[in-house]
Amino acid sequence: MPGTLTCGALRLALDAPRVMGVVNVTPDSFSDGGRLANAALAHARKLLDDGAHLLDIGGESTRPGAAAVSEQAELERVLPLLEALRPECDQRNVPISVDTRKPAVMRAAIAAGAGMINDVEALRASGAIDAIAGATSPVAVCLMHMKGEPATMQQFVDYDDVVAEVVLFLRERIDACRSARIAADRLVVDPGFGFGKTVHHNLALLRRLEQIVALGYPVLAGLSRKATIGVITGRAVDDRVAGSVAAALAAVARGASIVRVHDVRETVDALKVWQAVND
Ligand code: HH2
Repeated sequence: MPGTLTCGALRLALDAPRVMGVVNVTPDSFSDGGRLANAALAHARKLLDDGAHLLDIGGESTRPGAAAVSEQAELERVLPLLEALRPECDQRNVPISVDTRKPAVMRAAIAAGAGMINDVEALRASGAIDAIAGATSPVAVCLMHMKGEPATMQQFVDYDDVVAEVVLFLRERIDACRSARIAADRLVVDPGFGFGKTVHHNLALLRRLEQIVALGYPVLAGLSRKATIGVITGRAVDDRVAGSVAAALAAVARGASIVRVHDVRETVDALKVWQAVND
């Protein structure tokens, strides 16, 4: 969907599919301790060189069964990295998104110059909408659908019509944001692949992604390395690049504006070819 997403002081043009590179600052993604931040910084710089159009920094794992992280620990993981990355990201016009569910982390991230808040709870936490609506900077927000909580979300997976339920949920969250006077050009929606969904549900959402695009907001799709790719290909998590790139292309072909990926270089190349064909 053509248009521009307002990301604080930066603007992200959506006239072509955009690639969001994942930077996890969690002990299960990198070795623990003081090396964590340095490893994450080096990784983020590589993703910038690989052509990421935006970065998504996360200090709390939301994988199925993941343990909760304290506010303090999340702040200590995210803020130093955000501050270190700001100058080079600003220079390259690459907004930094912070993946968090906590209003205090949202506020601190916005104060430190984040351009987007990516919330897998779609601002349902108490005070989350106010943290965005009351911010001095017009940051973008990604509203994602999730059924249940990360710790238990894969245990009770049941929908009559997963696509209809996700569309209804996202419409309600859009309305909540618009009622709080968060401008339309700051909103992104995401069906939340893998969050309380089986392979069957994820494929239905991908196949019928146009119904989510029809909400009229840019759609973000995150399928990279997820279990669904593993089930379809039979590959382990670190061997799902080709499957993930195929999923990203399938999402973009159905109207996704942004794909959230681990393998930026490969996805950027694939999208360049896809676009050259379409142009
Ligand atoms: N997926 C993960 C985390 N955040 N945010 C959005 N908007 N959409 C997603 O699909 C999404 C997300 C989980 O991905 P992963 O990077 O594999 O795990 P984690 O970041 O929890 O370590």
